[in-house]
Amino acid sequence: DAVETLAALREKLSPRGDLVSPRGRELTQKVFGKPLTPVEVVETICRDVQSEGTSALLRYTKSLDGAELSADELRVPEEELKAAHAKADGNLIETIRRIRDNIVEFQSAILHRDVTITPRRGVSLTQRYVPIPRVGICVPGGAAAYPSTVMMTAIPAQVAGVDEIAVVAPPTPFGSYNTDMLATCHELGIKEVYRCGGAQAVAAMAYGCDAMPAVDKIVGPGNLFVALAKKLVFGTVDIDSFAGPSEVIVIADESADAAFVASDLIAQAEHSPGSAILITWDESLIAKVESELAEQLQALERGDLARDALADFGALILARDADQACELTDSFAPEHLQIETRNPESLIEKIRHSGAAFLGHHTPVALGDYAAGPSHVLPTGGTCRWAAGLSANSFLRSGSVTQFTESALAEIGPDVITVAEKEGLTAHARSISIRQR
Ligand code: HSO
Ligand code: ZN
Repeated sequence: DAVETLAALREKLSPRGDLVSPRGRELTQKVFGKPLTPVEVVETICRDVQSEGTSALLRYTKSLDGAELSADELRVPEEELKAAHAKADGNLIETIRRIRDNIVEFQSAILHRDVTITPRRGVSLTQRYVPIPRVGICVPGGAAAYPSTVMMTAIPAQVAGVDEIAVVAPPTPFGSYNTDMLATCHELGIKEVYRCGGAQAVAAMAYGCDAMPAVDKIVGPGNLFVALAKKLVFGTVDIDSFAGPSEVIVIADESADAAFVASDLIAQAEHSPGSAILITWDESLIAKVESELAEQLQALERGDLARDALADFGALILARDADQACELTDSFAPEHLQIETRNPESLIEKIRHSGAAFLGHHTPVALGDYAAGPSHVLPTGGTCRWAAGLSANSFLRSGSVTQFTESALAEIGPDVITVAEKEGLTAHARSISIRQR
């Protein structure tokens, strides 16, 4: 039934770092001399990069990504960024500028502002927000190029006031050799782009090496190895989240257009792996969406990839009613939620857990992926129960600022002394009493 189907999908979508796949066995045997699990691979890479620095980074870039680079070739030269920008489609550059305006407008509006209260005369308490100084952004480069990910990570960081942004992308045609991605970096004023990816790039950013100064926070999507490496270096640096395959739940009723719904499911599956789930209480919609899926997949460029992803990670679920659809959605806690019903506003009220929600018949997820304003870097795998999507606020750190006058201290001082003496910390108590004459 529906509950079991969703639970099984949730399980299947959870990244497993403890299993050796047949392909992993072969590759790790070749590179490491023995079969390793993804966790062991990442531990080995991070340890080597931490102790050996640039030479280990270059070694793994060669053995895992097949690119033989020298230390000087790791960073993309500024002339190359400029040239990529000069060569880029003029329409792409204008589009990036318009999208940047959208992202800046939204991210600036939601940016935390310092809060000060004066609970008593002579007392000032502030929560202030300061930008994180230096941030590293992972841009994927395996199955597709992602200029959009550069925008959806770097622009929020810039809005927050981050001083330095470094981008890493694997040395592939879809990664740091992709001229659209490089042109996007240049358009956004990003000067530091490195040709490396995977766990080795994450380790280099976390620990720093001659070729790459350490960062304070690492954000952005990536494959399992990137995700595991980010988890491992957390504590040395901050990270945004642990990201797995992309997911969408579409809730639809009889007012939905089956062709629209199918296009949304396929768009998510196109990420391959991507999970796409329809939940409806209108039985006839399921049949209509099924035939639309078949028709649309046939006509698509990446139709085969999407078809496989739908077979592996897709589901068309018949719920009893709208309430059950909301309950099922909440328990799955999807990265993306699309509500294509007559009254999406009333349904979203009943759903607490979704990374990002898109309401109505004219708000596909792709709109948020590329242009709306909120970042497309979102919590997957059910982690939106406790994690937020990336935003300008992810690049701020909060701290408190406290100030008391002499008479305000005199008022609260005895309370401090009482607790300090109970803890046996008499020096603490004395630092109060010494001020009270
Ligand atoms: N849906 C992806 C983001 C993306 N889509 C980038 C297209 N390009 C994860 O939220
Ligand atoms: Zn997408």
